[in-house]
Amino acid sequence: MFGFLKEHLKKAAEELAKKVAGKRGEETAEKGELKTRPAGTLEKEDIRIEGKEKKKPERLEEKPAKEPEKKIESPAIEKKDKGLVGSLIKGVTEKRLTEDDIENFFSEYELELLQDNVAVEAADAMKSSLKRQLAGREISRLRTNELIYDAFYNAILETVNNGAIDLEEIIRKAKGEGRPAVILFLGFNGSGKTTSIAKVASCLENKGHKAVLAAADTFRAAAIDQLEKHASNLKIKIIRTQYGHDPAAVVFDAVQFAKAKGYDVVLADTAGRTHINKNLIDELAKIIRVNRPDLKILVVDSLTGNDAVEQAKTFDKAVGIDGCILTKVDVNEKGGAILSVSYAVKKPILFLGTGQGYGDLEPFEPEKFVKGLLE
Ligand SMILES: Nc1nc2c(ncn2[C@@H]2O[C@H](COP(=O)(O)OP(=O)(O)OP(=O)(O)O)[C@@H](O)[C@H]2O)c(=O)[nH]1
Ligand SMILES: [Mg+2]
Repeated sequence: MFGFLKEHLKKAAEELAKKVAGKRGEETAEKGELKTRPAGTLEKEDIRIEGKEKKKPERLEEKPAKEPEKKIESPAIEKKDKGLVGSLIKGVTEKRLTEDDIENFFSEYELELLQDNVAVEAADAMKSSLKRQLAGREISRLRTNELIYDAFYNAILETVNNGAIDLEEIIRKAKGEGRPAVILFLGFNGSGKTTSIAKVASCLENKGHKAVLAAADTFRAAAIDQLEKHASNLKIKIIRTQYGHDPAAVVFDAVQFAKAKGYDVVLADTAGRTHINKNLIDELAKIIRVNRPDLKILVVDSLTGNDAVEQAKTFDKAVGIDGCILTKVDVNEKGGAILSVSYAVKKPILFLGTGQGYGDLEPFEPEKFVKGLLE
C-alpha cells in the first residue's frame, strides 16, 4: 500500500538530512539511517549525549594531546578562545537551513510527489510547512534525523488532519431527536459507493445499530440488484423501487420506514455522476433538499489521479460534502490522492476502503496514516 509514495517521502527526508550534514561537511545521514520514530520522542541515548555535549562538546574530547586545554591561563584569553572554539564547534555541530535550501531541495522531489498523485497545492503546502518548521532553525548534528523526520511528519499531517466524524455519535444524536440518522453516499461513477455502503452498514450493524439501505441509484442498470445482493448477504433491510423512479422519493420512503420501524440509520446509495453533469448534480441537490441528510459522504477512488481533487472540489461546491471515503487503497501504490483530496476540501476522511470484502474498511486515523507513510 502506497509503496511509491512511502519510498519517495523517505528518500526526500533522508536527502534533506544529508543536505544538513553536507552543510557541515559530514556524512551523518547515510541512506536508511533516518530514524522513523514518532514526533517529539527523543531517545534516551540522544538526551544523554546532548546533555554531555552541552558541558563538554565532542570535538574538545577529540583534541590532540599536544594542545591540552590547561595551557590557557589568562581568563581573558580563555574567554576569547572559548568564544572562538565555541563558535567553531557550533559551526560543525549545528547548521541552519535557509528557505532557499528547502525551496531548492523540494524542487528536486516535487515531481516524484506529483507522480504519486500529490496535487500541486498539497505539495506546496508541505513545502511551506517544512520552511516554517526548519528555515533558520539551528539543527544540531545529533538531532538532525529526528528534526527532519518530525518536520516531514508535521507537514504531511497538516494536509490530512481535518477533524473527525463520529458516525455513532451522529446516530445517537438523531435517535435522541426521535428519528433515524440519514447518510448519503455520492461520487463519481465506479468510485466504490455501493461497496462502501455495504461495508459501513456491516460495521454499524456489528456495533449494534440497525441499518436500512435506500437503493436510490435508480439510474444505472443493475445498481438496485447490486445493493440488494449486499443487503441479502448481510441480512440488512433494503428499500427499493423501479429503475427510472425518483431517487429523492426512495430515500424519503426509506426514512419513513426507518422511523416507523425503529431503525437507527438510513444509508442511501446514489447513482455515479460526474461533477460536470449538471442534470445529475441537480438531481443530487433535490435528494438533499427533500431528505436533509445528516451526512453527505463523498466516495473517491484513490486510484484516480489529479481528477480526484477536481471531483472533490466540485461536488463540495455543488452540494457541500461533510467528509470522504477513499477507496481501493489496497491496490494503490501512489496514495497521493488521499493527501490531495483531504487538503483540497479540508474535510475529514472517515474511512479507507482496503479491499472488496465487507470487513475491508479502516477508520482513517491521520497520525497512524502519516507514521505509516514515513516507516
Ligand atoms: N480493491 C478494492 N476494490 C474496491 C474497493 N471498493 C470498491 N471496490 C470495487 O470497485 C468496483 C466498483 O465499486 P462499486 O461499489 O460498484 O462502485 P460505485 O461507486 O457504486 O459504482 P457506480 O454505482 O457504477 O457509480 C467494484 O468492483 C468493487 O468491488 C476497495 O476498497 N478495494
Ligand atoms: Mg453503485
